[in-house]
Amino acid sequence: MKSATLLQLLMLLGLTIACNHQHDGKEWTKEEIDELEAKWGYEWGFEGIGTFAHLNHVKCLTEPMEDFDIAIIGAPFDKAVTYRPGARFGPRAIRYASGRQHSLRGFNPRANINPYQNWAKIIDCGDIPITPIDNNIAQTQMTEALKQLGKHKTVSPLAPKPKLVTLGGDHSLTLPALRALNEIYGKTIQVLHFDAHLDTWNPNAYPSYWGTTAFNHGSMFWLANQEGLLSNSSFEPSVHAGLRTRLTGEIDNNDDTAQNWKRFSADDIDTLGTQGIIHNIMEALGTDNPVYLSVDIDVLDPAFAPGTGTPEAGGWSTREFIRILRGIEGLNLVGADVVEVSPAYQGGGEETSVAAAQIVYELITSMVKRGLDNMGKEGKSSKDEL
Ligand SMILES: [Mn+2]
Repeated sequence: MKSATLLQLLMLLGLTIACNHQHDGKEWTKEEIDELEAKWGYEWGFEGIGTFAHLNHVKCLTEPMEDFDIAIIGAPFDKAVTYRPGARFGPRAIRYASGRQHSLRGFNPRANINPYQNWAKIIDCGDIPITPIDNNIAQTQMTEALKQLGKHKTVSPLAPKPKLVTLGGDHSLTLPALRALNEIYGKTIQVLHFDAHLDTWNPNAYPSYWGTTAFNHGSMFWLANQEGLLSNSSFEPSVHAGLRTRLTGEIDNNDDTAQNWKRFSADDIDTLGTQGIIHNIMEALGTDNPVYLSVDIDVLDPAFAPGTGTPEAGGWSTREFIRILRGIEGLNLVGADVVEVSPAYQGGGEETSVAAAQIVYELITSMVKRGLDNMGKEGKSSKDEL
């Protein structure tokens, strides 16, 4: 019986090889496949298996030959939070809320492009498998995954290196992201950080009788500074915007300044307006240096984004924040994250994840537009671009 089974298997294998492009003896032409695509390829906003903006899904971590220019990657991890847990469900919620983003109607009027139908190959790489049990293993997994993904080849010469947009997860993931960028670019990076909180806190500022855990969602920039991942030149500061949290005292701001950060508060929008905030950010970061952009969704007021781990009253509206993001499209973004979306605390209308999905869309738009703008600049090739 065994040999009969083996024979059957061999026959089946032979058949499979012989019928590579056939099925039931029929050869499918490219035109016929194209027709099927036209007939059945579309997904309405509420359809599909839930990738970001209906993008093609590839498990890039197990497909090292997959080339891309921009990729979405989820980091469903929330074991480094200090208040409400639940951000491990953020990537799923943001993808779900991105359902009405589609390449067919993805034109962004503010930038005059459809980022999903332009030069960049954009895919959804799925999630990094991160253990919810051991934070040391978790940070190693995130670091290694982001290093590996950042070394994939690109498709377009407009993108010398691939750009990752990571969906959190809690904010601790920014540390693995900065470690990966530091290795990939071989230099320090400036950060633009939208958040209600500083996140440069010395871990000893937390109750520490029983020991300290430096890897947490309020100390990752302190650790990044300790590890020398951020530029320490006063000409290349990192920038916080949207700050409004309570502090230990002025010492927190002094520590933050010593770590080479500039601060813009949520209140600044009342005196400066969105244009003033944009101007100050661009003046601090410029358009040439590589910048990593990290968006903690709690930069928005809890009225607009209650689905988050550490809400603080008195933040920006979704419209104000998106206006600011649109205004800083000239930055040289080398990667970005949108973190701390914790969908259990959002309303049935998904306002928090809808805002997060729009933020991702605006960032992708800016990355694609930047590639086009560089192409148009005389004497500047993509090789000059980090
Ligand atoms: Mn944060």
